[in-house]
Amino acid sequence: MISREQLAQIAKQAADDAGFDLAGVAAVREEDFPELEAFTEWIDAGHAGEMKYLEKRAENGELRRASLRNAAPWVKSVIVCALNYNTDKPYSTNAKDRTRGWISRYAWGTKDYHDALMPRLRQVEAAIKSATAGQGQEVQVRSYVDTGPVVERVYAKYAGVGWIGKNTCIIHEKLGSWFFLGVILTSLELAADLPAADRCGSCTRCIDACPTEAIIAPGKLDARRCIAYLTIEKRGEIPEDLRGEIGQHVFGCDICQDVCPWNNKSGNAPATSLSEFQPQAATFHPDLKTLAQMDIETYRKAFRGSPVKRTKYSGLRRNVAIAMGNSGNQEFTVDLERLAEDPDSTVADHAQWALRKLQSK
Ligand code: B12
Ligand code: SF4
Ligand code: SF4
Repeated sequence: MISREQLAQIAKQAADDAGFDLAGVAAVREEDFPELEAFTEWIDAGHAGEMKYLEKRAENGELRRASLRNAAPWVKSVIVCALNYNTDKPYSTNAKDRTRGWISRYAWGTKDYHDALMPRLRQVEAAIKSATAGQGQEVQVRSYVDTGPVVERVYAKYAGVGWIGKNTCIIHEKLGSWFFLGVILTSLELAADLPAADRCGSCTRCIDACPTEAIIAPGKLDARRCIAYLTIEKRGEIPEDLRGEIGQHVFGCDICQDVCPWNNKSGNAPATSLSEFQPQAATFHPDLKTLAQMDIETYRKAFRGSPVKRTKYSGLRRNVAIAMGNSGNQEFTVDLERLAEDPDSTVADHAQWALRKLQSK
């Protein structure tokens, strides 16, 4: 019979072979991790905004994500894997060209991160299955990238992958926070790692730098104020009082990670050599005029396979209109006048707001 320690070793070796930068194991205990209680409070406070999928309930009335006992009671261990997506390009906090917008670092590559991580997780799954084959045990294994009923960062903490920073991101002392997480839920018991120690200390740079004051307390983010939520997840109208603070962001936001010392100290936040995460002309600090003038076919081609498609053609042009309004650059007037006549009323309304903003300068 294979031991818990051997199984953990096999899983971690397989994660390494599959190209993951970090991997660890969290045990699923009788009593849930205290951070999961905070998840229920977060939902009850309305911080999830319109992300209704986070609010799904189990038959017992509790939130599915609040406990694996609700969502997948057979799970004994969670293997958490991390894949670095950082490249050596500058941070948004150093990007000063007002004719350009900002797309979040995680979305620069040619491949959606779900597609980049899932085949690698399958490789780890296969290694676990082959190691336990023929032992008369029925083994259940299920992998997720984002899409499962799991609060991934909580398991990442307890798997020792990194601590949960005040900006809510998982941070590793050598890798920083520019990585994706993938989780493998299994019915097997693997030897668990120790949780990562919190190294934020007295620092508050992320909280101070957030333009919309979305980090309402250390480790607590009101998604309704977060630029990543507003520009990616929110459909339709963006609240007027937040538009000015969105600045040049047209998809996602990196500020609370750009300012984090763990992503800046020399030697930290190394760049990946993976081709799928290398920046593309359409995604790295893109030209706002080019984005504003894209017809639907050009948009589809430019962002094929990219996470940017999540905001849809309408959302991207809405965001571009806001960024143009915030730029103070009168050269955008002609493009905005055209967008203000757009048949898509969301795009038209935001372009009208942007024109008023430019005129008031
Ligand atoms: C919904 C979601 C979002 C929402 C909400 C984010 C949020 N902070 O909650 C929005 C759209 C805003 C978002 C933004 C981003 N996201 Co997102 N997102 C998710 C998703 C799908 C669910 C997260 C969730 O359940 N949030 C609810 C809150 C309550 O959970 P949480 O932040 O994980 O917080 C818990 C801990 O912080 C804990 N906690 C820890 N310490 C403390 C201390 C105190 C005092 C308290 C009260 C609580 C607390 O309590 C919380 C509740 O349990 C996950 C994937 C997943 N299935 O988990 C990806 C995920 C978290 N996102 C990810 C990424 C990359 C991003 C962005 C960087 C993308 C971008 N650049 O635009 C930003 C980062 C913004 C930020 N500062 O978080 C990665 C994070 C990787 C990492 N290194 O941490 C994930 C894991 C996706 C993945 N598989 O890689 N995201
Ligand atoms: S991603 Fe941007 S808006 Fe969201 S919490 Fe971080 S700094 Fe604030
Ligand atoms: S900026 Fe400072 S407080 Fe925020 S996550 Fe990084 S180390 Fe923690």
